[in-house]
Amino acid sequence: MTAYERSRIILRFADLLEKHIDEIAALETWDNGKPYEQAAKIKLPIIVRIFHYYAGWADKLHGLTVPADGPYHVQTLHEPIGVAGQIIPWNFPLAMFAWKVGPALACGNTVVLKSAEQTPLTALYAAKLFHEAGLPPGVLNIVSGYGPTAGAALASHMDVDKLAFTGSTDTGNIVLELVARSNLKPVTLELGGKSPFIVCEDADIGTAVELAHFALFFNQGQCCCAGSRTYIQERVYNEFIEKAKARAMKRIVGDPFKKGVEQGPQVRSLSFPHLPRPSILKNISEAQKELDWHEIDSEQFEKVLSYVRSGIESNATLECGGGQLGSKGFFIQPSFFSNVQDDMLIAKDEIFGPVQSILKFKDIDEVIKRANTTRYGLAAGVFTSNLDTANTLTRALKAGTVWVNCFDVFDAAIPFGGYKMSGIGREKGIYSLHNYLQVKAVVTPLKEPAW
Ligand code: TXE
Repeated sequence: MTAYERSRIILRFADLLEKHIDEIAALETWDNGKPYEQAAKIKLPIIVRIFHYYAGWADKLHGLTVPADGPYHVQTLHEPIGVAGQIIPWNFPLAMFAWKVGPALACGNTVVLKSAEQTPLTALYAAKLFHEAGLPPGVLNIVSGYGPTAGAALASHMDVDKLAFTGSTDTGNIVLELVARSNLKPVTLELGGKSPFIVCEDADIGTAVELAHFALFFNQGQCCCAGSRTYIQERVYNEFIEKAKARAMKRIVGDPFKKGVEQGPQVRSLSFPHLPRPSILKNISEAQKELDWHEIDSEQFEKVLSYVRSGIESNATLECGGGQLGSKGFFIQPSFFSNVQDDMLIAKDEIFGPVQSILKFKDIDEVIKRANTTRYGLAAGVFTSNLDTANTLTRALKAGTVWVNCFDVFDAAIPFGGYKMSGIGREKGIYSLHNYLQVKAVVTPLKEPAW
């Protein structure tokens, strides 16, 4: 197929996504528990934009002519790698689908994507829309399956030519080992994080409080780049604690289909049968009755609560929250710890839940050192009104993204990925295209020297 045809199919798919935003957002909420309003109004439009972005790239993937030291005509051909294996997690099911499938198809690859076992629905629905958009059978294949079976098979398959994985750092280690023992396919990994959110004394505290709250609690705290170590400079520490605690206590937790709800349950909710559903969900709700999915949900729920217990045991101050909200479903109270020290588990491990940890610092050199003392390096936030401080911090922090006076700004064109054990390679933007292309150098002799 020509690059132009590929581009048109991806554009048609993006239009279909846009047309079905309501159903897809409902599926995403039903599958994963995220607030419907956030899925429909924030996430889905960004996902549509990602497909527009990569559709635009499909027919602009040029090779180079290369000036070699001899009588040769040298060119590079940018070719698709072949079969791209992709393994995605449950926290942003359709966004992860978009980050991976968009560039892979734009570059002319075929795809076998394994969705997370907790959240299989939107990838299947999106594949159906791709089919409607004219993508030939066999180009995009979705496998709903478990990690150690379906995921591992993909990582170690000799006919899979590239692997893209998003998930935990521990599973990233396993996947890399499987690849090393099979066909050495190129791998990109987007793994966990423990991102510092640094508020200097000269920052606009009101903005910093609101964004620190958003940076941690967004998506039930289940973001790889969550600002989960909130470092506050001494002079503004008390003021920050007071305001940030008040903000956490105001957070609206509940039925994710309800208007105004900011936080749903961890991973997936129990169903909410009293609420109206788009027609597409009716049959699925019936199917759900036959499945026992609650065990999977409780895993993540228990993990978060065990970190809260660990924070209390290590003498951090629990300012609010700390337990289950209500007695039904896996809802967790927005939880907020002050007096957190770097060596506590809650400051070191990825909690992946609504638990904010506040740490105090004195000066910039100290906070740089402490912020970098982690095996992760996915993202960081810097809040200051001083340009020199901002420049010093952005250069010193070992993180794939540094947001200055903002956080979680995602855009199709902005690359995303980690330093250290937060991953290998970058997704989104122009950088993602390199993950899905082979570069072939073609060398032919020239009869007459060109110079
Ligand atoms: O992740 P896994 P889990 C972190 C977060 C969370 C923890 C556990 O801290 O609490 O990981 O979550 C597939 N071979 N993140 O257990 O196992 C699996 O089926 C091949 C951060 O859900 O990494 C799923 O599709 N694949 C992260 C995907 O890997 C395997 C997002 C992710 O699951 C496999 C998710 C195997 N042996 C969790 N085992 C982020 N970066 O945002 C599992 N999988």
